[in-house]
Amino acid sequence: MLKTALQGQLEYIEVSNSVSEAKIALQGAHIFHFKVKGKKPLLWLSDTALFKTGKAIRGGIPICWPWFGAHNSNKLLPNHGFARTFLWEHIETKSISEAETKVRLRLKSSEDSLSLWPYRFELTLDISLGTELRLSLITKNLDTQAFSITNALHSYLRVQDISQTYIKGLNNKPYYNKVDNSFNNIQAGKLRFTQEVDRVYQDINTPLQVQDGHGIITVKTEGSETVVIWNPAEALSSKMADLSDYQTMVCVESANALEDAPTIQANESHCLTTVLSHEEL
Ligand code: TA6
Repeated sequence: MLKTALQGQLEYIEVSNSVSEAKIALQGAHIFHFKVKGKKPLLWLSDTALFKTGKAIRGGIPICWPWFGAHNSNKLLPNHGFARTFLWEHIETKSISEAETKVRLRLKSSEDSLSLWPYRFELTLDISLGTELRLSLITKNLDTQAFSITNALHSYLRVQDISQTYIKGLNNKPYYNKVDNSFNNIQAGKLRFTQEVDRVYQDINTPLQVQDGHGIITVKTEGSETVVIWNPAEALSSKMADLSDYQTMVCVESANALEDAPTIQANESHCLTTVLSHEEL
């Protein structure tokens, strides 16, 4: 029998091996804690995060699916889709070696999902926990017709101080700036954080590095060339009940967004992967 614990209203599983430990909520297949033993936690979790049924946890890695951000035609539908607030099924936790554990969770289309999005699907999240954290989100089309998705592994990364943090690997990359709704911007040099940043970067095909003066977090993406970067800064975070401590977080999200919206034929699959690792200086 699956052993779970409870945080607030949410059931979660705890995984530990010789090198790392994690906590994964069944709602949203949401990993909200990951730490390599002897190091600080890699994922950020808001001090005021709510663990409530039907509400995404503010921190860790929420899964945005089958659409990223607002729905493109119906603003009444939930932001970032429904996968992050639905209850997933735990399929297995498997020890690959002393230092690597695999966890698989699954979400299948249901009456509830069909009322929000009219396609049959099977969504699988494979999590590999070792000295790095690897998440693969596999969308399988079980419908009779093709569908398109946008999605994201919306990773909240922990940093010491956002004002001292920068991201390398974006130089010359085009981006959409959600803050002023402008397209075709080009990044010049490293990205630093002096105000709200909410950007969809394109053509990303090499790993990004988040440096905060105390460590380097490396983010690798497979299955997309889009990375979303978000920090709400003071003005926006002060309006959010579950995000007060914006100074210690940055989201670096492996994503398919904007025109990077894969079409998946009936019986075919698409896989989006993010791999996170960190080195303390
Ligand atoms: O990924 C960035 C973003 O889309 C931002 O625009 C911001 O709103 C954030 O996600 C959080 O969204 P949420 O629905 O979790 O409050």
